[in-house]
Amino acid sequence: MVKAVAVLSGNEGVSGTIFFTQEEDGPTTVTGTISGLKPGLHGFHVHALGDTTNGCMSTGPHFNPVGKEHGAPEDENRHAGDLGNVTASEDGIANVSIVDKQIPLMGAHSIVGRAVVVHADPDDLGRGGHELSKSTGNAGGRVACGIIGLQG
Ligand SMILES: [Cu+2]
Ligand SMILES: [Zn+2]
Repeated sequence: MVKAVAVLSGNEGVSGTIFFTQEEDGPTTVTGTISGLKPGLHGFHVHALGDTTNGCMSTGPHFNPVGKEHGAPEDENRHAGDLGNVTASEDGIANVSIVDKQIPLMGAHSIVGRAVVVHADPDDLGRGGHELSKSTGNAGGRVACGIIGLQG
């Protein structure tokens, strides 16, 4: 089994830890907790770059190794990094539990060394009709992020 972790932080009091595991060629399981969020939906993505030299802004666009449009996790036409939304409860905590086939921890399209980003607003999953829907889901600012690193 391959394991990875991302420790999320931001400058609006949002923080969290996200764990990734993958067996052989199977899907990747994503679990963890994020706190300090506004209640409701927040876009949750893997972005292309593990670069936080300018905070979450320098993590680049959504990880998109095969040149698709932004979409929902269950869509055929989606960025590999499109993990949809996480939902924060009234206490501002979101519990993450995702199983996805497009975010491997090994091989050519590995997400290790890239970044997890949590957004201020809901991801419209490409369906919002906004000029940003097909690129970012119009999910607003980047409130926290963390670099995905291998874990022992
Ligand atoms: Cu994002
Ligand atoms: Zn996307």
